[in-house]
Amino acid sequence: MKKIVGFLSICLGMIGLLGSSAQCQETVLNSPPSNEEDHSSDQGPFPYSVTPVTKNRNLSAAMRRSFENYSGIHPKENELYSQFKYTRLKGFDYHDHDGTISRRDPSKIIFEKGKYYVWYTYRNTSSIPVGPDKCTDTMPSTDWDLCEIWYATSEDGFTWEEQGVAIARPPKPKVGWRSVSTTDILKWKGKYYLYYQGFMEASGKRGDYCPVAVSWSDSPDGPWTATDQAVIPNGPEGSWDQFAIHDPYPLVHNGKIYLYYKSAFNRPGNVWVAGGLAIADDPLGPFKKHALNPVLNSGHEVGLFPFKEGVAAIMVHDGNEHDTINYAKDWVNFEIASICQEVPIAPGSFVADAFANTTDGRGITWGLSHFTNAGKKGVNQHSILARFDCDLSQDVHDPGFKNTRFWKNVDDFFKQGLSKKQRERIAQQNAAVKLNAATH
Ligand code: AAL
Repeated sequence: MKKIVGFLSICLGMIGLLGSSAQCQETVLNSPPSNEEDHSSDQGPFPYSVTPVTKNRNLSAAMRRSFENYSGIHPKENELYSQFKYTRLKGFDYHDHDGTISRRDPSKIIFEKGKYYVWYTYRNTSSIPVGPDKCTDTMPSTDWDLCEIWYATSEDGFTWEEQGVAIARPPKPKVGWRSVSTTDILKWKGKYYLYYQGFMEASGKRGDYCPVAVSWSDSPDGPWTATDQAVIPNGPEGSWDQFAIHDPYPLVHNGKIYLYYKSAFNRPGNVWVAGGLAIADDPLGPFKKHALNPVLNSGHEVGLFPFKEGVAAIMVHDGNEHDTINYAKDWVNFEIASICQEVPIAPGSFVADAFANTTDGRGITWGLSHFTNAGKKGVNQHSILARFDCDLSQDVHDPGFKNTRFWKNVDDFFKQGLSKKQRERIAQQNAAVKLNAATH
């Protein structure tokens, strides 16, 4: 009996394989026919010495993209391509990385009173994250549960002096009583505003549900006055951002506050992240969400910066366009400007002209990001802040950041090997190949 079942499952596997290749075959048949009239011979071969005029030729789709999608036909010429180099920071204690102290999701960096300032999610709990089912009032569900917003200053961006709490968790039932996390900074008409996620339940209970709140101060050192309102409220029932408003990221454009944010919406069997835009004349709102939202189709904690007349976005982790730099001349309609690798997670860049209302954004060369140490089963995790450097700037031309090869330790590749289930599927495929060979 077992043999018959085994034989049948292999045959089913074979049909599956043949089916998928047939589907693949269909896809190929449906692809647009190549130009019947092949004019390439009339225009002579693609030249060895490429000039801007070359793009006027009859080009293949791939070469057309090289001229039209990217600001140079090689990453070395693409101002919005960069590698990222990481440096460990000094000045932050992590209890020997036992998971009880975590720092993550840094804000943009500003330069005030002769030093750099950064704000971030700070967790210091009696235990490591234990998940939404086991969490308590003192045991966090996730790395960003039971958190405060802390800040630090630095003279050089490498050694930091932790200054302590900026935004504490307010008492129930105020916005953020469970956790305040994932903050970003806005300087507007001489005042400072911190936007952050205000959790009123442990993250993970129903999903990562929270609105965005804001506090303001006359000084980057506080004290901060909470407005105790959801300044970027969740969307209406059934809308893409009905549950989560994450990663608030304010910039100034057209004399207004352009606040980009992330939400996660569901498609059968999957959760998608995407980015929205909300615009206001005043830091305390009202913020009007853009009619074209979501305006970003990928990314997780997206880091944005003014660049020339538009805005660039470092697309982190998720979605079809993960690990790219997106660019929108109109600050709304984003295209892919470059394909990068190992982009900084939750990038908080030093964006010197973030609030300058500029039409000639100079770009960025460094910032802070985070790395998460996923412990056993990925739950007992904590995160550390790190510095990244890059050349996404009109004012720096550093070929050292324009290579496309990121060297990793060979073991890093073998460590992320095949799962048990994948090996089983491979064994089935091998059997099906043998069966096919034996019967044809
Ligand atoms: C982060 C951000 C938000 C999420 C969680 C903490 O990277 O996307 O802040 O809620 O993860």
